[in-house]
Amino acid sequence: QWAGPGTTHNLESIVIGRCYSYIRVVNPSVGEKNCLQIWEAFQLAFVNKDPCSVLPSDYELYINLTLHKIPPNKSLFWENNKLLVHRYADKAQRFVPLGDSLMGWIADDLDWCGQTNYPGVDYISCPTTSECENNAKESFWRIASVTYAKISSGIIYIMLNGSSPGGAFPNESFFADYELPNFQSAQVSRFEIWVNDEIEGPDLDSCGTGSLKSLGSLLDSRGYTHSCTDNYR
Ligand code: NMN
Repeated sequence: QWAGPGTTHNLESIVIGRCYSYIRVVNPSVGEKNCLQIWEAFQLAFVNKDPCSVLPSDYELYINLTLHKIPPNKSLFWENNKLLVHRYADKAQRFVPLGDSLMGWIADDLDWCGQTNYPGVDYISCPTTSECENNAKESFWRIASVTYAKISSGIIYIMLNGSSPGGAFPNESFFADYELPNFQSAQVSRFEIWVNDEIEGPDLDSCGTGSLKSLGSLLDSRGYTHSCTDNYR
């Protein structure tokens, strides 16, 4: 029915297992969390519901239960280079991008959506954002991105892709729409932007030109100090 992939099988086991794995093995510094309650809060947002009627606020309890501090200078934002960012971040050891925080770790690369008929979850297909904006996944990543930006402090790192055909800083993106407007200026010291081209890829965008110029002006207009490095090693 829908264009997107259906709910990942064994979703409940994956969510609960990832939660325990995170708090016990990957990053015990976040302290004790109730993983069963976290699953309950997650499913509460979308199970047995119309797949196009899930709002970011439906995940508020989930966000509150998974929340932990992101150490200053450890936040890493990105666009179009997920693999590189997460390899570099090294499971929260070097940096803590959203996908390496508990709220993002649990849901990363999963698909999920509800339906009003039995069994309350659609394993066949899920709506994409072009089909309906208020879908379970989109709303989840919106509130997760907003929250992550709000709790980030110190030097904020942004890793962008200089080989991206749409520009390193696409103007419609999770970063531009949900993260950039939500930084708390009182707790942010400055921005450090890295523009990395793909290995053997084209150099389409770089510091100070094209879309990076727009990002610079946006940060200026909000009174932030920023620096940019091309192909930082
Ligand atoms: O998925 P895109 O639009 O490239 O978004 C990346 C940005 O938005 C990152 O700065 C990240 O903090 C956030 N985000 C992360 C995930 C994820 O880790 N799976 C998903 C959606 C948004």
